[in-house]
Amino acid sequence: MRKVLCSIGSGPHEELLEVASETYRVFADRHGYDLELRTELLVPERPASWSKVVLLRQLLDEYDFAFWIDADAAIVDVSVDVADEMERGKFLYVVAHEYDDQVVPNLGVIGMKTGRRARKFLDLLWNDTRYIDHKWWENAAALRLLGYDFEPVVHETTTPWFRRTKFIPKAWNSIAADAAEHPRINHYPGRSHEFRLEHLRSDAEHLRSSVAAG
Ligand SMILES: [Mn+2]
Repeated sequence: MRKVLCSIGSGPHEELLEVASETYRVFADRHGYDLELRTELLVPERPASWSKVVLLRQLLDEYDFAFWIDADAAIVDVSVDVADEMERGKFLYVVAHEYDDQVVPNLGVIGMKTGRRARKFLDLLWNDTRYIDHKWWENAAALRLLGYDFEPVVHETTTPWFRRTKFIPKAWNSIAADAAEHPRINHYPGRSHEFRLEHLRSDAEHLRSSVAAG
């Protein structure tokens, strides 16, 4: 199976990606992933988050499985491959965070299996221009496709996309508001640049010493 780990860090996020990608490399080596890391947006005319959709769309033509990680997230435990979560009939692998009495799928970390469904899903996201400037960007468009309403986030309809989605353990996308006991990825949404940089550095250091310790 051809697998790719991808991310984009442009502008100030380039510095975050530089630190976080140190952890991506360890994971990629361990589990046989190619790395596709970009420091330029693919679609500068839209908010940065939308370039994720375009990069995934391109990579799905070359790979069987794509693993997206936001540049404000670091891998802290490389012992397990996220592709082990793959299941027949599912193409989208994400964590749904639980906070403030809501359950919110988060596209900061995405596992995606190639195929007709993945391509269609990404095309629908891209074409849903209502959310170009929404505070959650493509994540908002994805919530709609999965049958969610917003403010508060409520799951209203079990769409075909929802049925093809597997919600993976929150260790894969651990955030402060819904932290995993034993995170595999630490993610820092809504934090300052300095906070992210400091925590990503300490995550990278932590991984370095845990790998060195075997
Ligand atoms: Mn993020």
